[in-house]
Amino acid sequence: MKITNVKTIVTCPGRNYVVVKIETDEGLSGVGDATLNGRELAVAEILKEHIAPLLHGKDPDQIEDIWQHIFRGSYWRGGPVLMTALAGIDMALWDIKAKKANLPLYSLLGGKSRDKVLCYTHVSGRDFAEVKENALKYMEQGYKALRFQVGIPGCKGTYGIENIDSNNLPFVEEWEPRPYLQTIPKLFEYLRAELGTDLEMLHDVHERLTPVEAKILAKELEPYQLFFLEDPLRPEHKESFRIIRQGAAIPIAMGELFNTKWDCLTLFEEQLIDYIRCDLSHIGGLTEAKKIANWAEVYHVKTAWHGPPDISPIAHLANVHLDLAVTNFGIQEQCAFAPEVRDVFSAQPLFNDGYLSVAEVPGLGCEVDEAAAAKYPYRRSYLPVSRRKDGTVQDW
Ligand code: CS2
Ligand code: MG
Repeated sequence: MKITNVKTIVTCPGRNYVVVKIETDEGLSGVGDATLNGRELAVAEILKEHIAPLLHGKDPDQIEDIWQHIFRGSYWRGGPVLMTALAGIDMALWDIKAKKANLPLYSLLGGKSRDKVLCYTHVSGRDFAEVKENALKYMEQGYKALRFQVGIPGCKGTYGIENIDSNNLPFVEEWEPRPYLQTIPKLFEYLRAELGTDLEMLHDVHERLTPVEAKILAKELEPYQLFFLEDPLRPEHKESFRIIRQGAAIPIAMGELFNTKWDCLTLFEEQLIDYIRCDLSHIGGLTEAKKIANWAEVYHVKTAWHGPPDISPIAHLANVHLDLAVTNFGIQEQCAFAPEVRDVFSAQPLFNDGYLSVAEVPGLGCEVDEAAAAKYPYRRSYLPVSRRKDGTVQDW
């Protein structure tokens, strides 16, 4: 089998997505997700201008070789743009391989270790009562795990509360550590009292704290037995996680901002985290994520792949196929898509009573309607930025 064409489809059914479609001389095609929220066209151009020409005539079966050729052959390796482009190619090649074998993708990853995967979604609110009200709606749908965020007094537009989507310039959120550190422990004290102890509760710090601030927060959250505390620190200095580990017995999750398995090295070898949360669309796809999952097992680390609203159903399906297969599965993040997404993407993970699964069909199980995709043209949009009250730029 030979690759005959590599298409890059940019579409905006509710929000921007970038899809890679690889076609072959035997009529089989595969799709992958190459969406990088806020920098979509950078990835699309790299795919069209630099990567696609390398693939024509290649055997799509040789996934590892193609992966290494794209990763190392560019010399300037890594980073979110190149790795998101590579992820799209990788997922599409796995899709083709599974279709050729006439098997669901999870079967090629080792087969099912479980029949369904525990998932969680995002709950937020301007105040505690609104968070509780929104949580009850999801609990009625069957969710056993929920991620909680809340408005921070005196701070405008807190993360996860106001999803400001600006076509012009990034929305500027205001954030201060002191009210945040005072509010979050009280939120979980309230939620445990109101929602009980069975519900798995998670919180995303979103890389905002210094190590000692994160240590303080982790310690104060211990009594509320979170499933995990996510992204306490910015990703650049992995050794800083030692400070949190020394100070609190609370599961820590990190990884959505990572771009290669080397980002995991210190965190795994020093057992500084408990859940690895790489984003399959930014880590280089299934090939890299499977290597990370298998390596993580050695250090008692479980998977919790990133599953935000800003990667397409293709990536969410890839998450669940890998979740079904690996032995050290932890939990899967899941988010709802805009209704118009179904015009373009034929499938998404199947939700039932707090768990996800996939249809028993060959491949990833998702086709992309190119004509429908064309009806939703790209619309520039930005992620918010965050500033302290004195104007200092802060991690959002
Ligand atoms: C968040 C993401 O879901 C999460 O864990 O960190 O929603 C993140 O804010 C977005 O992916 C950014 O595009
Ligand atoms: Mg996150």
